[in-house]
Amino acid sequence: MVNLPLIVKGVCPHDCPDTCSFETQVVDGVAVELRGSHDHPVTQGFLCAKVNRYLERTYHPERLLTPMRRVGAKGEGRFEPATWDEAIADISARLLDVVAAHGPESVVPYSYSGTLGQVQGGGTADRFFHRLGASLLERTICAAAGSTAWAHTYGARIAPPIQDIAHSRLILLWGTNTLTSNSHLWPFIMQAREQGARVVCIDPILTRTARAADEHIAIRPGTDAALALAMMNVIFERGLEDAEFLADRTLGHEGLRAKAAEWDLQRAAEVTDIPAETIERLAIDYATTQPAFIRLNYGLQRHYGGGSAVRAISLLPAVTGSWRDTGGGACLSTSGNWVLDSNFTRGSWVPAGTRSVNMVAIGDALTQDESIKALVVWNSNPAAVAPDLNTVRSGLTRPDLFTVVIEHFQTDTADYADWLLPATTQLEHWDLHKAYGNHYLSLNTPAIDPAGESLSNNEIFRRLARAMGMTDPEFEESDLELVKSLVSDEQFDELRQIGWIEGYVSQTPFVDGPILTPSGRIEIESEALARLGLDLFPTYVAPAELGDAKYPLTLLSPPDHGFLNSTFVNVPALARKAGEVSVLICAEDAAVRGLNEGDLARVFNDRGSFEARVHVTDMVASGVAASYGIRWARNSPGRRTVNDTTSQRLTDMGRGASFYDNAVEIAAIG
Ligand SMILES: Nc1nc2c(c(=O)[nH]1)N[C@H]1C(S)=C(S)[C@@H](COP(=O)(O)OP(=O)(O)OC[C@H]3O[C@@H](n4cnc5c(=O)[nH]c(N)nc54)[C@H](O)[C@@H]3O)O[C@H]1N2
Ligand SMILES: Nc1nc2c(c(=O)[nH]1)N[C@H]1C(S)=C(S)[C@@H](COP(=O)(O)OP(=O)(O)OC[C@H]3O[C@@H](n4cnc5c(=O)[nH]c(N)nc54)[C@H](O)[C@@H]3O)O[C@H]1N2
Ligand code: SF4
Ligand SMILES: [Mo]
Repeated sequence: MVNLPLIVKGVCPHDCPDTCSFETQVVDGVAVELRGSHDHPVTQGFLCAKVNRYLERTYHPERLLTPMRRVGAKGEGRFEPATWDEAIADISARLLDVVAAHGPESVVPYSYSGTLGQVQGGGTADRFFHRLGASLLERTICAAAGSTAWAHTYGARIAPPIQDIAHSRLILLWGTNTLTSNSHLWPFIMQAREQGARVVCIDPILTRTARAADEHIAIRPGTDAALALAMMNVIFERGLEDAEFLADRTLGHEGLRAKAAEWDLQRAAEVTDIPAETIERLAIDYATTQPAFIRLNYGLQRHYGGGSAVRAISLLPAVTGSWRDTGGGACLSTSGNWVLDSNFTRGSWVPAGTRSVNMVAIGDALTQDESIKALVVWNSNPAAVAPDLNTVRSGLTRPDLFTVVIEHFQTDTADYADWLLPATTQLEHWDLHKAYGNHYLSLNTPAIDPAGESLSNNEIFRRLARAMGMTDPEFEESDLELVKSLVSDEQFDELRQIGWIEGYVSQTPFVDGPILTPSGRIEIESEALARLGLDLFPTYVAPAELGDAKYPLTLLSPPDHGFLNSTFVNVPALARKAGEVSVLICAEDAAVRGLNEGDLARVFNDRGSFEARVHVTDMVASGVAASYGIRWARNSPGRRTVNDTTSQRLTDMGRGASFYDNAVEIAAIG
């Protein structure tokens, strides 16, 4: 008898604004095809270069299939297989010992965006650490600066339906590489273009998105707030602002006028490296073209002044009143468009006064704070993705640190684990997903059995909880029950049938809706920020590493087109496509250093170094270099990557990461 193929509806788990809906075709228990859902309004039947290879990743010969116990030295990556009973018994006993000897805060959880699922991302695992009273983790490695800026300015992180960008007449892609990191927005941008819209890309790199745009404005890294304030100044000087919108919906516009007046074109041109005429023309175009839409993303806020940059840019549509228009306004994130159970992770269990450890500065935490005795990592690969890897590796090598890593593969971080535990992938577990680039809620239904003995994150933490004597009913809920607890029965039925639910979202949220700031207005003037010691008004905060004589180049390290942070790096077809690590530099900067195309070079600063092939190109301006990431150190020359050079410095707002605020020098090897 031939079994008919089964089609199972799922959703992409990765850290990407698109949260694509997909369908897996399963024959005899084996997933044979994965394709983007045709009827999903944003996915529109296609997936990206990475997730088109998801089956190769799922059935990768190096998938972890059993629990593994370390036998070699830390970092060496030698393990022996063990049973789940042995693993759970030993880990729970060691964690209980650590807690008894040093208190619960000596245990630090470390997780980020391996999956953005509500359940596999933050379900039982968070409950487990909250019940234990472990240290909290400040999960700020990606979006904290911009999110904090947005929250203080607009309240909720919401945006109009992103499909509305199709109605725009001017689209500013500001610090985002849309074709790589948000590719499902592109068809809507194309629709707008067919109706005559202009697309302007503001990025220090001539990215594939910048090439595809009508205009590329090559801004000096970390200077966006200066550009935004200078644009506002032009708009105010010419009376192009929407005075009524400012008076009705904002707080502090008079102060903004004064702040912007400090940014005449000359000063802004000097700071941003953008010609004064270009800034003036951009400001006038922006204020006089309706609707105009700004798509910002998180790339531009990976600088010391990243919060201030997002705050200033986000206020442009308030100055011109473009929030009034369908197809106008701005989008940083839509993650606030769905509000699910706010106590899902049992934040209410966290003992008052529990300390927090910042995930960006995990290197310093592990090396300087000896009170940290245990580290449990899941959904993240800090030995690849965190900044200042020399320090991170020193911390992970500490003999008195007990480390557990829950993974699909033996990553850089896994090499340092005392216990390495196999986790299921998206094709093997249940989950529920919000999106941060559209307004759909989606269900992931498992399509195949777990590989080997792999277990879902939740099941692993349920077993640990039981072994450690946690008796709360919260540790009895299955993965499916966890999913169901977040939606109503009707919603669940709809999710099962269709795969997603469309959330309600206003086309003009900051005109119709309540504004969830303390004043109920768009806060140009923010007392809350002032109380944090920050400027009351939007301002320009200069890069921390401006480039001195020793390290004159700013090194940007955005994600490679074929990788998803450090995920997919071990998928052979994608690794081949990405090729050797390269460093992009302009002809003038190459010549000064005697560098030629194809030379092997050392990129370095006081924190560390890595090797890369020189690519001489006009994609970057003088003073700027770029190297795409995020590679695995374990497959890199000398086990060093770009994150050996990046800094743990926290951003002006939100204690976020400043990966792109990184001054380096480059020299030929040999
Ligand atoms: N293919 C792929 N897609 C991804 C990811 C991935 O790793 N690979 N990662 C996902 C994640 S975790 C995130 S957070 C998002 C990020 O999505 P994006 O924000 O689009 O991503 P980045 O490529 O980090 O940054 C975007 C652009 O900002 C530019 N940039 C850097 N500094 C500045 C600056 O000072 N000013 C301006 N104007 N631009 C600047 C960079 O050159 C880069 O081209 O993408 C998600 N999507
Ligand atoms: N230089 C530089 N560094 C950066 C960035 C940059 O642009 N430049 N970007 C930063 C940004 S924006 C981000 S968001 C971070 C991302 O950093 P991370 O959140 O660490 O993301 P990934 O590198 O994708 O690693 C996620 C890991 O989780 C694992 N995983 C996936 N699903 C599951 C699961 O269900 N269970 C378990 N247990 N594990 C799972 C994957 O195998 C993978 O190894 O990196 C940051 N680092
Ligand atoms: S990574 Fe993004 S574009 Fe690729 S399938 Fe997932 S959600 Fe879609
Ligand atoms: Mo991110």
